[in-house]
Amino acid sequence: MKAMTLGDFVLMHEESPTAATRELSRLLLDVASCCNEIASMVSNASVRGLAGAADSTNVHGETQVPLDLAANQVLMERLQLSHHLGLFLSEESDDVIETRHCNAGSRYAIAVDPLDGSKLIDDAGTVGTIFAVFRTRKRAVTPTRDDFLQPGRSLAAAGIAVYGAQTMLAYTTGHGVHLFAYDHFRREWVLVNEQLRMQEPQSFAVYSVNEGNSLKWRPEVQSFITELKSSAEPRFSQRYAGSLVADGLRVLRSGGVFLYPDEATSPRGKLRLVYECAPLAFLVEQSGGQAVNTAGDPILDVVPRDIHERSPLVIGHPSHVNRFLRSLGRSV
Ligand code: AHM
Ligand code: MG
Repeated sequence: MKAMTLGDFVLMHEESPTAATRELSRLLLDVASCCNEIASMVSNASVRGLAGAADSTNVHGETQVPLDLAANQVLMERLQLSHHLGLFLSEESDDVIETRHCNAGSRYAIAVDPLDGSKLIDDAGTVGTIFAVFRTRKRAVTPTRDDFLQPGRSLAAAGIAVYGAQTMLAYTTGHGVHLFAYDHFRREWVLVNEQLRMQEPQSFAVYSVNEGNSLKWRPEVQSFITELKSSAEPRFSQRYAGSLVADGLRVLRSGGVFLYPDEATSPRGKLRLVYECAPLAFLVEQSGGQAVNTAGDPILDVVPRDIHERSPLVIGHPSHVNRFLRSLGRSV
């Protein structure tokens, strides 16, 4: 039997044939098509002269690699043409960018991390793209950067594309998470899991954190990780890909827990709220998991104050995230 393609799936699952859902479907398909183009650039990075470092830094002061800029360019140029999209925000640009069709009728704004984990490219590590689709807040008003300062709970859609041993894409519009794999031969995304549900941890689970930073963690985080190491049921192993998309996809499929906590030298953590933490939190909650910050607040309830704001992040199966909340002294 022929596998269901992303195009057929998205169109079949529009809840009702209204203009808004049709526009969102078109936008999701536009993003997916950017992702397969980026996947091809990633797998041929050295061949195309896109490996190594670029001379530039981004708004966060981080050195960009040529593929950060190339992936950003693919998304920015392609999505410029999306009629339903008013604004584009990227980890790689200082400010929001108005699309060519930005006007008072624009329904959506998109925030992206074009190439998450890009420092891993030269070592052939797993990288990916993260996106969050916001509904513009006011009808009959041209969208502004304030449209991104909404809590993750109000997202219209979110997703990750993962460029690793397989090229995969997981997305949600708030009705569960759906997982696709890219068929490089047929050049289309095919359905792998409809309504992906996070696994309940049995005898074995994974915790995922950069332990090299452990001396900079606050005591509650240190004691949580120590507790996981001494747990007998489930027994924990540590895995850390170094890219949120790879560690995040494992959490969506297999549970366990991933943390990027605040540290003594970075009190707000490393990851960005609008285009990293919020979209991952939306996917995680929609697959049956939980997502909080290190104050114990649900990530999806946090209202961003700045488009590039950072946030600590803890995502995983509720049994582990609740264990983390108890280590903060929260009752769950
Ligand atoms: P990036 O978006 O600049 O690639 O940075 C985000 C990445 C995450 O994907 C990953 O979880 C984390 O940074 C790894 O950072 P570290 O090397 O500090 O562990
Ligand atoms: Mg990133």
